[in-house]
Amino acid sequence: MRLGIIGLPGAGKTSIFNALTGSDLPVGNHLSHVKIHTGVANVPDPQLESLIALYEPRKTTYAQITFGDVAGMGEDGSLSGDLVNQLAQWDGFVAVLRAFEDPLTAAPPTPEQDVQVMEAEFLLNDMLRIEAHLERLADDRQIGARDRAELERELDLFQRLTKALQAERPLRGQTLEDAERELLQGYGLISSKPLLLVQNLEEGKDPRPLASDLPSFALYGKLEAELAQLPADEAVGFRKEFEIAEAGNEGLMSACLSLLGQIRFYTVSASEVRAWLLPKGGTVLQAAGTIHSDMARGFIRAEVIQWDDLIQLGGLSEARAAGKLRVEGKEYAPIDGEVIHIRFNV
Ligand SMILES: Nc1nc2c(ncn2[C@@H]2O[C@H](COP(=O)(O)OP(=O)(O)OP(=O)(O)O)[C@@H](O)[C@H]2O)c(=O)[nH]1
Ligand SMILES: [Mg+2]
Repeated sequence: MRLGIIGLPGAGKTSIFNALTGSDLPVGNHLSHVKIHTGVANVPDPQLESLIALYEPRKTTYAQITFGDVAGMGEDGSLSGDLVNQLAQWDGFVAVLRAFEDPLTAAPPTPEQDVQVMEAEFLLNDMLRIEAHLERLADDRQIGARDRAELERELDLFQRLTKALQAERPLRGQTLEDAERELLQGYGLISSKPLLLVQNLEEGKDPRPLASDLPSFALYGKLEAELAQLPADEAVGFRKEFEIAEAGNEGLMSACLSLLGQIRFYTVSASEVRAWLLPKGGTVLQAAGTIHSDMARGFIRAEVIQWDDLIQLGGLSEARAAGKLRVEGKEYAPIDGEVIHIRFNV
């Protein structure tokens, strides 16, 4: 999964990108041209670590999210065509809101207003793109260039979207059929993508309430970026000393997982213990296909157990012997935290 970190210039995008990915990109540039850095972050996972401690495998693999530090919004939130084309490539966005005093401009933070500015730009962009497409469809209809029924369905869809945007409703709230969702890919409709608000706080300050129904999170971006550069045990020591209860980057990462509607499942063996992502509601057959296409092709059944039950029982063979492994067919929808063993035959 890929999440783009966006925000007004100087909001702290690069700081938060560094905090999440452990990178050390320079901060404080106030860039307003399009520039994207990509980095991969392991999803912090104490459950996986317990499974690793039990199995002592040769290899361990965390679930991963790819983050992009996407600079290039104007001071007023404006989006160039080039930036929109870049934004269209991501599965969703983390919008960083400056909630600290800006040392460069001394402007007071206005996180609430910044959300509105960004959302308005997203809506405007989508409106322009949809209008342009509706015009093309009208032309096609006139010259009879396309299959009539298909054209009418598409017109109907785009008119529905226009109505939502006119009512200032972002397209992410729109219920769409899979085929419609697929059709819309490639139109650069950015208000259709999930959006998480992140208040980037002055150290020691509390988050402000935001009048928005979007999911939100708050953290000390600068501090988290600095801690991400320390060896893990030193960072833990520092947090204890300064009574920073939980690692902000870990909380942010779980907020990202739920934003993307992903759950985690695990596979365990002496050679590898691994965490995987699966869209919530996805089937165990889909999970098998994520591991290896052969497993989906030759799927027979899945053996399933919650991670903590597995640890209590001491391993898959012990759980099987105790009759504690559930057997599930391909339609089963795994829940978060399950260890899954696929039986397959190719
Ligand atoms: N006090 C404080 N300063 C911060 C925080 N986050 C970032 N800064 C500072 O604000 C400035 C801008 O931070 P960046 O992370 O570069 O912001 P950005 O959004 O990437 O900026 P551009 O890429 O130029 O748009 C830097 O000087 C940071 O050190 C924070 O949480 N608190
Ligand atoms: Mg930056």
